[in-house]
Amino acid sequence: MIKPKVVVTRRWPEAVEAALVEDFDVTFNQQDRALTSDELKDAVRSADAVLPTVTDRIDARVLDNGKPRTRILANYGVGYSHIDIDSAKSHGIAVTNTPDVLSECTADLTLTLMLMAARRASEGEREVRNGDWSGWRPTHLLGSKVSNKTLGIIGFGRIGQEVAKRAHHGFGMRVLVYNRSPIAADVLARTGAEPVASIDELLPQADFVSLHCPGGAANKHLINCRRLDLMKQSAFLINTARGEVVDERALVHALTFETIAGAGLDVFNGEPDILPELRGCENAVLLPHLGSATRETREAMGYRVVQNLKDFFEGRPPRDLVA
Ligand code: 8YV
Repeated sequence: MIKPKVVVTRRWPEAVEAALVEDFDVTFNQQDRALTSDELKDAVRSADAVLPTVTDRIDARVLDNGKPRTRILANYGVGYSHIDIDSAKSHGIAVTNTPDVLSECTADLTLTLMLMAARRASEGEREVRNGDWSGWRPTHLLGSKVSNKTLGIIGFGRIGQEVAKRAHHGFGMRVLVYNRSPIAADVLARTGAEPVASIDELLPQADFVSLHCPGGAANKHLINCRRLDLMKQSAFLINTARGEVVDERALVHALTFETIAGAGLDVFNGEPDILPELRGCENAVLLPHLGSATRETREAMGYRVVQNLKDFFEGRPPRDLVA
């Protein structure tokens, strides 16, 4: 049987690359750099499946380019705001993602950011590494307590729920949640969360605000100047969702004038380019999109893509079909 032709846009952990070549005729991106728009166009023209990541903007310009050979975009990642779903649908291209397998690690990283921002861990580390630490003193780098505080979660899908469990059961936090659709009673009970009716109701009550909603046009600048003003002056904003959810210029303003206490960010608008003004904010913890970056999770994401592809090419509906 002829193996379907597959383009993988970035290098994957070795074990999953090996699993892919068993069933597919695979082209890897040997240099492991983000593909250009023209290279992505070539990929959808020449391969039966393209396996993109967050670094590939698959928009109408890439897809509306003659008749694509590609029948499935099997995304490596849960978020897919880098793919123009309407355009994919108009070409009859299926799109899948990799939910579930990265929820725990992304939640762990969310707690990492909360703790780092509140306890000023980056500032402290910079001081030690720069040789600037003059020694222990009672008033040195005082941060904010995390235990027993109030966490406000915006977007209560799988990752948001894992964050709530850790915060409530591990750190004794009160957890308020806002979600577009109603949340089942058993989910609230399991996670120790209390629903609120609106984002504006959540913001003034929270000591930490953590974003777990999808990116894309619908949530662009959901956290803007007005909403940052609704946050407590002592509160922290945590973003492991997508950069576009936050108006970064408004955030820089809030951090600079200390209308909020700090931020912990794993995702950025136009990453890997980061606003220089944001890089200058001492009270922001900045990580390079590490949410799912553990060997276990990155392998599990790969196996999930392999399964979606096998289902698709063997005529079964893939488990993680999003379009
Ligand atoms: C991925 C993520 O590393 O899954 C997501 O949506 O943001 C990260 O966990 C990245 O998107 C891979 O494409």
